[in-house]
Amino acid sequence: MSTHNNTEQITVGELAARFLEQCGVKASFGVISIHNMPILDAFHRRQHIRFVSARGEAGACNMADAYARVTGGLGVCVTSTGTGAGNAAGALIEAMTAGTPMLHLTGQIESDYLDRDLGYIHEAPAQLAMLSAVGKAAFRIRNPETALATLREAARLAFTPPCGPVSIEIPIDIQAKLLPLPADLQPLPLQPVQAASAEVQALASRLQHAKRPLLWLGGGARAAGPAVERFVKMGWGVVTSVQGRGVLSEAHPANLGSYNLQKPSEDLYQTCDAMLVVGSRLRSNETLRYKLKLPKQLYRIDANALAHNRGYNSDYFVQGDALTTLHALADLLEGNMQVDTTLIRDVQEVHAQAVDMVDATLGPYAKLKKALADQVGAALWWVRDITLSNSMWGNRAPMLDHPRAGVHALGGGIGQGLAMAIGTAIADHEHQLKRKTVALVGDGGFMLNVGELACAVQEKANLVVLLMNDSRYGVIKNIQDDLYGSRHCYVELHNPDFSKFCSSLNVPHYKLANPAQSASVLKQAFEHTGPVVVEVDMNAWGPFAAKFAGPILKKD
Ligand SMILES: Cc1ncc(C[n+]2csc(CCOP(=O)(O)OP(=O)(O)O)c2C)c(N)n1
Repeated sequence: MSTHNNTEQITVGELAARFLEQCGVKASFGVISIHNMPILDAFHRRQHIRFVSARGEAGACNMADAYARVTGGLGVCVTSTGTGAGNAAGALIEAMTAGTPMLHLTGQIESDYLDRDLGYIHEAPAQLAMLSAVGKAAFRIRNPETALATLREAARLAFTPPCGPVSIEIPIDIQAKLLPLPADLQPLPLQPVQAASAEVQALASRLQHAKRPLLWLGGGARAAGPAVERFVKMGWGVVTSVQGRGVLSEAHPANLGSYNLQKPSEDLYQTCDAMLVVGSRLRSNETLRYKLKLPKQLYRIDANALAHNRGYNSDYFVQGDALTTLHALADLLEGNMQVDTTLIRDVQEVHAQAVDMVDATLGPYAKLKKALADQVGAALWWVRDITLSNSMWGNRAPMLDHPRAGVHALGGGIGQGLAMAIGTAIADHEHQLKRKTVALVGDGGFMLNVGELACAVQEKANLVVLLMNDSRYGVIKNIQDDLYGSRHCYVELHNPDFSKFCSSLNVPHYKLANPAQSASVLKQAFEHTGPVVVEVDMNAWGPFAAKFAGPILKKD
């Protein structure tokens, strides 16, 4: 390891802090503990990375995940050993599902006593095995000499598609050990996966005669916006997964948005002679559990070679980074395609039909959806927990204009929305992104991790929580109606008086007692800075016009 000429010594904890600074990290999230204090003490002394004290490691990890999603940078979460690291496991699974580049730093007991089954206080046997199972990889730093190499490799892996969270376990004695300050703390360079030019040519020759081609964009295409625009100029239509929303502005006439499940969309696909899927897993929830009929010719570009023939067979597959591969493909296709000019008109028509179909299911809640869109325009971070409202409209509306504007619990776990909104608001503040954070949550999910509202207050996180309070696990009750002969059990919830609860935390609280108040209450709520809760009293508003009872499936 090369070092400065001077003999400055730093701890491994400080090395981690300095390395993260070089990665461009401006905020990190966690809970302080004996087993991570050398790292957090270094954050504190250096004052380069803001540390947000979450109330629990699950929330901290959700916050770091959201921070990474909206900035495109590295999310960092710091936990204690054992229970602390275990508390982060569910949120790590979410980050893994969403492909979020994250580092999770955690502790371990003193190296001398480790892995000996001594009953040593705080020992977490098989912690590494647990962390490698819930994330992309897990490493242990065993001595100061290998610490930088491990940090670098962990960050490289986190950013290598398929991206994901990487844990690093550092025994407490190693965190405190000294080493000479390395001269170079830069992360390893990242190279986008370069597609083979012969493969791009082969794909171009298959596509150039297409008359009605569609792009299907997933989260892996988030950085591909400039190349996507070239396809749109050639006349292509675009549809996205929920994770791919906003790669092309959803207000663009060529964009069907994430209305990929509605019947008119499926009918449209049948009139298209090619679909190019880019950076998408075509997940079950996006494809009626892989039964959605896509155009006959299905082509795929993905940085992950394993995406070939996954979920759907691909007529041709190119392994490559979304942005560079689409640019290379556009170089070959521009001027060589004659796309049917009626395609975009058809996309617009289908979009309008799909929006109407969704609105028709909402009953009174269509007013809330509209008031929100009117209030925020496009400058929004749209963070959503698992709740009826998100499944019915939040996954598709309001229109997003930015590929990172949508943050949602992709893996289906409730209780993560509030913490994700806090991570989003902190990211917005630290990176001066100047958007308003809005979180859509249900009362069940909100209560699961409600302690983080105190964190939001303390950190002055600028966000509006739309709390859809039906005093129950609404979607589960609907499933019991559908599949269990309306035998309702374990779904009714005793909640706090949210008005009193918020006031005890100094959080402004608005109760939306009826739909007519939506616009005026949202307007007032948006005028605050810091956390605000808008509670929608769903029992006063009445039911949706349709019953959502779990992921939509195809019956054939
Ligand atoms: C971590 C986790 N635990 C349990 C579930 C099962 N589950 C799915 S939706 C849901 C109810 C959510 O209730 P709420 O947040 O009030 O939203 P609502 O369905 O009423 O709109 C539950 C318990 C889950 N998805 N994730």
